[in-house]
Order: sequence, then C-alpha cells, then structure tokens
Amino acid sequence: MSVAQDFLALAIHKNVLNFGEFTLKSGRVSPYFFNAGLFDDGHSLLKLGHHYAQTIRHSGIEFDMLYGPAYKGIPLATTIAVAWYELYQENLPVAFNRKERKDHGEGGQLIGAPVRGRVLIVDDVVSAGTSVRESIELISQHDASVVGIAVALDRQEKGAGELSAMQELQQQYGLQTISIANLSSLFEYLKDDQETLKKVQSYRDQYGV
Ligand code: OMP
Repeated sequence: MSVAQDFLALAIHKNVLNFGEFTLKSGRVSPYFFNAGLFDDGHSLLKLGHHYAQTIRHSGIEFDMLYGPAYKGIPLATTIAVAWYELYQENLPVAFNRKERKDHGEGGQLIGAPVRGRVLIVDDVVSAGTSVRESIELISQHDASVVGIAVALDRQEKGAGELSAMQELQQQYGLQTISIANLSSLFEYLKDDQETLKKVQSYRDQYGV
C-alpha cells in the first residue's frame, strides 16, 4: 500500500476522517471532515509521524527545522521529529507557538528550539490557508524563512480565486507544498464505496480545483 492509502486507512480507523455532512470554516457544506485531534494515542501518533516523515523525505525538500502552529501542529511537529530521528538518524529542532501572549517567566510567543534558518511548517489540514499565513508572519519576525508547508490532508479546494489554498501559498510565498494525502488519493481509497464517492465527487465538482 502507498503511504497515502496506508494513512487514509489509519485516519478512517481512528475516525479522524469522517463522512456525513459538515459545515466548514468557509461555510461550505462538505461530505467529509478531517479531525486530526482524534490521532489521540501513542500507536496512531507514531504511525502518523512515520507517514509525515516519509512523505517529507520523499519530497526532497531541504529544511533546518520543524514548526508546528498551535494547537494541532504541536503534537504533529513533535511526533514527526521523533519519527524522523528513528527513520533517518537526523536530529531535527522543533518549535511551536502559544496562542495567548505571556509576559512573565520565559515570556514570548515561541516555545522550543530557536526559530532560525529554513523552516518547514507542519499542520493538519489546509482549507483556505488562514492559519498558515499567520505562522509565516510570526516566523518572518525571526532570523528565519519558511521554505515549505507539510499537511496530512490537502483538500484541494478553491481558495479566494481559482487556485487551491496550497497553490496560492506556493505562488505567493514560493513555498514547497507537501501533503500525505489529497482529494485524489481519497478518490482512489473510496473506489469501492460508490455512494460516498458520488457525494465527494459532487463536492469536488463544486469547490475543487
Ligand atoms: P484554514 O485555516 O482556512 O486553512 O482552515 C484550516 C482549519 O479548517 C483547520 O484548522 C480546522 O479548524 C478546519 N477544518 C478541519 O479541521 N478539517 C476539515 O476537513 C476542514 C476544515 C475546515 O473547516 O475547512
């Protein structure tokens, strides 16, 4: 099985990927929803970390550190760094942010390794790309540049215009975009479930790129 298909099987098994009727942040009503918060135990996080690490490695992207935006990016960056060390014996620095400002103790908005060099943002799912843009802004205030964004699922939906949010991020910031699975791999996965496939197909006809 490919990494994408293996990952989708895990996501469905853990109820992370669900089929039904879901209203998205954008207001669109989607026949599927991806809730990465349900990767909620050691075994699934380890497997997920491996899926990300293998996909990122395969992309050939060159980067110095991982950054996971709060909240869902935090366990992701952590588990990917652990998997990366296990698979490739390379020790990646990891950083993440806190959502609320803190003016006592160590202060600041960033936690973990110093943010510098070529940063790869890791997140769960990109729809309109709002949260990624916020991270880029924060990282750019340091001696660092964002070189890529890696997500578990690229929904491949239109953003403001005709491009998908991931394509817009590529164009606007010159980022390399990486995903373990996307709408096309979901189609492949659903090929024996015609009923669900049809619903996802009509959603794609309306909002897909
Ligand atoms: P953007 O910041 O617009 O890219 O949307 C990402 C957010 O969409 C996630 O952080 C979730 O709150 C939400 N989301 C999912 O988690 N899973 C989905 O399948 C779809 C969405 C969504 O609302 O678009």
